Amino acid sequence: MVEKILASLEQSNCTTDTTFMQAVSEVLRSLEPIVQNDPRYERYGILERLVTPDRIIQFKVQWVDDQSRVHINNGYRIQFNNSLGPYKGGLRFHPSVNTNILKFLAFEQIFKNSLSGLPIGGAKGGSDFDPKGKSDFEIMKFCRAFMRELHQYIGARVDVPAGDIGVGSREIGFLYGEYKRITHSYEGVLSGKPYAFGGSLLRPEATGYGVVYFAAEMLKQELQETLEGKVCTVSGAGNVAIHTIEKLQQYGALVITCSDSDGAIYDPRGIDLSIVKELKEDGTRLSLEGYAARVPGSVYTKKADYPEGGHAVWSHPCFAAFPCATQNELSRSDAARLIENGCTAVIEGANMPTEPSAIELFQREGVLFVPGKASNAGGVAVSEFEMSQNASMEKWDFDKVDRKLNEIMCQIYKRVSLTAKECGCERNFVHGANIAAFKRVADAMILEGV
Ligand code: NDP
Ligand code: 2IT
Repeated sequence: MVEKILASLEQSNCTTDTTFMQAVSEVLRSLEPIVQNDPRYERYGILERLVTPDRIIQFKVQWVDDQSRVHINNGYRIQFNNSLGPYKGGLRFHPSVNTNILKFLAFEQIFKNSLSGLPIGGAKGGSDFDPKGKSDFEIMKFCRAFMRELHQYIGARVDVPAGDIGVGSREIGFLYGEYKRITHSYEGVLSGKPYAFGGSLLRPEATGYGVVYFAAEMLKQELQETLEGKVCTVSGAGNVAIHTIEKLQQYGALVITCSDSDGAIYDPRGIDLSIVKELKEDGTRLSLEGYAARVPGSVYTKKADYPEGGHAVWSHPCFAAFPCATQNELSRSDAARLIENGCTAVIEGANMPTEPSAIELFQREGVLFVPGKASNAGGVAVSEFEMSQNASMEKWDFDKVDRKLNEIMCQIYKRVSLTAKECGCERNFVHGANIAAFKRVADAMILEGV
């Protein structure tokens, strides 16, 4: 049945939808035994319904730069599934954005949001706009033009976008301002807002902190280990990477790497996060080359000098690895090198950063591997806390949000590891995550009818 659905999906989607097909294949293969044992899933067409987005919205975004030149970009919102709650998921601004990438992200979001246990559906959106090198005013003008189109499709009870690559609280602030101007409605229609107008404390930190809360709980339960004194490698230097490094350091780990789209830093004495923040936070996005210039003993490797078919970050011995930049950034040869160097756990901060053949190798060699839909769900969880605070006009303090975030991450670990055990594939957190997430969504889809 799974093979039949995959074949028909190959036919109905573009041949360029490879990343989307990668995500769907992984999930459906995990579900094979489950759907065979429960005839309801076939009777209600659950798999076919689940792999087809509710709607794909595409619109033109026209804006004028600081030199009065006109630009046109594509804008998108993919509302994939709202069986568990309003559509929910980030907006990505990056030149690589297209429907293939957004379908994969929106599809993954359904499962992540389900695993969080919270009442939120799955969506994703964004634009092929490149924020790099743009002035603050250009970012503002683009965000306003983007929202002029997007506003008609979203709402606090309909679809609540947030940030992702290239979209942080600055962009969410501009988007929110425009939504309010157009609709006159001061409602929680976006999450990740600045604190001044409805943002939640800890939302900027939530994804990275959540990744480490998950890792700490898993290491405690599976290996009776802690992160204290352990060497860790992290890729990326954006929101997720920075806060993963920050929490790892608070837990006493030694983080020796980070990276951006042009190169990687190795710092054997431990990454100096204040310098990374200076280079990368608030949309500055300066090259990490500046880090090596300021920190004696650190090494910068340009992307062109990475090992063949691999990434510089994964060639260093470490106890645990945290890919936190983008999809498919950890290859099979990277996995082989990590295993050779004694890595015991890989916890994804980004969405689908590990290639399928690398996952297979990790699992075969007994490396604890956690897919992003489980380990990076802390971001969307605190987004839901923000929706909750907006709806009740309350403001939660930092400790309350932090405690609830930690609880959610520990619950996700428990749900995923228990499901894997029950299905006879102990420590296969990919199957555990896909099956646990699927059951919740599928049950809701059956109950709401076709
Ligand atoms: P940011 O834009 O803040 O940072 C992205 C980082 O990854 C930057 O260091 C960027 O480099 C690097 N990067 C981006 N694209 C590429 C590429 N094609 N090749 C190499 N490096 C690249 O994004 P986030 O930190 O928010 O997102 C990182 C990952 O985490 C994504 O997969 C995202 O989907 C996922 N995620 C994000 C959540 C959130 O709350 N923000 C929640 C859950 C998952 P440069 O500085 O050169 O641009
Ligand atoms: O991939 C993700 O989970 C996000 N980009 C965050 C989504 C959200 O709605 O907070």
